Amino acid sequence: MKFNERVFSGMQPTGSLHLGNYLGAMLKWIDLQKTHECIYCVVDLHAITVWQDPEELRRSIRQVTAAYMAAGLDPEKSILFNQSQVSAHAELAWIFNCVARLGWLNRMTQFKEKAGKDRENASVGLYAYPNLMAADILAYRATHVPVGDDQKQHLELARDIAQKFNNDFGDSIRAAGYEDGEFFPQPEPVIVGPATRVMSLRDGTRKMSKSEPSDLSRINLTDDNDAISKKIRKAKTDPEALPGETDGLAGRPEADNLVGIYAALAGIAKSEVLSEFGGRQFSDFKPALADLCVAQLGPIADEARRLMDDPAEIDRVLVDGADRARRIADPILGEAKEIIGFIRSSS
Ligand code: AQP
Repeated sequence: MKFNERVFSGMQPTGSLHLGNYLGAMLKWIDLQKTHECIYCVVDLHAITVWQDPEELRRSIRQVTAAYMAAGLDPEKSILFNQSQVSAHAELAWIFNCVARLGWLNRMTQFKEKAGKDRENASVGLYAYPNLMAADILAYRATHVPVGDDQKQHLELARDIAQKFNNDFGDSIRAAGYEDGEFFPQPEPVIVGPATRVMSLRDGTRKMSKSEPSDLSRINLTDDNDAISKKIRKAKTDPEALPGETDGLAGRPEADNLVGIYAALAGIAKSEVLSEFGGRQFSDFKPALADLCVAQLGPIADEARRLMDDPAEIDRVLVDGADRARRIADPILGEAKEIIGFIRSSS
């Protein structure tokens, strides 16, 4: 089957979004709205793979939606919704739990990182997380998935699941009228953008993350100007001056990260940043980086705060988005069920 190009991606409401989410994924999402049909989800089912306080979760779902819109996602143009409102995600995920192999999931590095040493105590949901992610994408037969570098392995798994489903049910798929036996597409990861892996401000070897306990490790899209400036001032660095060439950033993860953030926000190459700041100390560079962050993120934070003053309007956007999402996903899920051999209800 020739699949129409369609974009799907999501973020977890596990706290407020940060600069890594913004530079690694969201800028590309905004860009793709100009050329593609886009579906952007707040993946609340993924969020509960680790404990979430119910009131905090509700707030985070609205906050992430507000950040989506404040950053430039247009709910008229794209479909914006929260995952739990569209039951096709969970239903298809169960089917994929039965398609994916244990050996595949055992190789997922994110599970190993997140479960840590207390693996026996991790939720089953955290382990099966990549199957739900495959369902998120394939419920819409999405062909393009803009994500940060850390999601590459999960995307490969989604491709394996699509292929195995197509192989396992090939006869049934052909009988349903898909002559080439392709019911699900092979979704393409779109890992491009100014900074596909933004690192923690406290440790240049770890990725910037919502779940990192220290708030100083990340710049949140909700931070005010003072908080942004303070976090950059306190960002870990080494004692050397900035190098004049990008080669000089090797073995200096914190310096590399800050230069990368500057380059991404300014829309220039790291080499251009170094031709301006090479030979200068971090005490010179950090205020310039803080000014740039404040100029770019300040208006997003202000707009997100304004949107959060009207939670009913945010909920309305999510309900409307979920209706539109269901209209795409439900028929695809229905066909998948028939292909598997389930008897469908007539409604
Ligand atoms: N540090 C990062 N650099 C570049 N891209 C990043 N992304 C996340 N962190 C970085 C990208 O943002 C999108 C949404 O991520 P997510 O919220 O679904 O979950 P995550 O990848 O696990 O992000 P976090 O911040 O680390 O959340 P927690 O701590 O809750 O797990 C994805 O496209 C991701 O690649």
